[in-house]
Amino acid sequence: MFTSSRRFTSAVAMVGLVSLGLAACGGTTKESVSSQAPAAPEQSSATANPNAPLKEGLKIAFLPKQINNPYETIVDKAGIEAAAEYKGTAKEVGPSDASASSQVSYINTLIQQQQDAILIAANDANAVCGPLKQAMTKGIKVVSYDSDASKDCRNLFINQASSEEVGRSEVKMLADMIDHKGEIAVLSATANATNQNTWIEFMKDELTKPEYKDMKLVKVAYGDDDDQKSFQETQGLLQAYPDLKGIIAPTTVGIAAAARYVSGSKYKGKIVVTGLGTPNQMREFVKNGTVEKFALWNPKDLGYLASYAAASLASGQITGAEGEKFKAGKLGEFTIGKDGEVILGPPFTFDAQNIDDFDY
Ligand code: RAM
Repeated sequence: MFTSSRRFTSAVAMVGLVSLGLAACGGTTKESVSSQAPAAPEQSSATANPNAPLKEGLKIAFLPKQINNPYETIVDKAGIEAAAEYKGTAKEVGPSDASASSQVSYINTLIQQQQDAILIAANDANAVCGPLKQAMTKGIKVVSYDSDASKDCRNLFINQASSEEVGRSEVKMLADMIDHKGEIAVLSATANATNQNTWIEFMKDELTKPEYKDMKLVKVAYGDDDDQKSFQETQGLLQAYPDLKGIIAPTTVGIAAAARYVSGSKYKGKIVVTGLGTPNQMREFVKNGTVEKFALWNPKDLGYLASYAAASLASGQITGAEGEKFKAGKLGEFTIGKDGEVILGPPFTFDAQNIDDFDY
């Protein structure tokens, strides 16, 4: 999947990361969720049949954080295309803003439509939990991808990369570019986003290490994965913190907006912008020298893997239990880890040398 560069990923061991990542999510506890649960989710009693063929005619639906985010569009399109390979029908539905409760009514509609599986990039681990539990009790498989829902409210979480690896690597990458010195800020997505919040917890933990003693995180700002708001938040950070040396935007919307602001301002060349971006959105800012390097995984692979995971669940091949294996078409075999987490693979670092090799 990510063949040409491992330098972004090599420093951090993968062992034990999954549990740390989930512990850092915050969010709904097992107890608080189960007290609202109408019945035990179906997965607890089901038995996996690894030899079951993928069922034909499965109906699955992708519910992204928001539909007008280019990243989510790439992920879901690939997932929808994957469904054609196993002769299923897939679609994308969702809100135009990434707010906490925006996905609830969509889940209710998908339940009424008797989808076989709902795939969700949760805007809030808790706000979607009740309706997702409802779906599970009706036999609908629930797969979170990109941004997890509370683990009692889904069968599987398809994580794009180890959360710990993403968080720590972002700090390392920025530190390298500012000689491990100075004030830094994070420009995040929404305040409730499970994925960004988990990464930020690992960033903060990484910053406690001695090698970062001269770096200080002064602010976490939220652009809500809205281009204009992210642009304005960048401007606000640079005005409020005149000594700021770098910004990490662990969101494709945020990093593109931050780079656009810096690119057209007096801060170009003085402030380091990095984070997670798509090569197509970031190309111009890498070429004009605003951004030296940033990271991401392959969003197409994420959608493709999530789609196959949903089909495998809905076909009874897997139940979501740790250690179960399933085949994700051309991506090969994956094993379910602790707490129903499946990791796509390591992230990849993009820079001026390699960015033209990618088109997404
Ligand atoms: C944005 C979204 C998404 C995240 C990427 C990196 O598109 O916040 O959830 O995974 O950035």
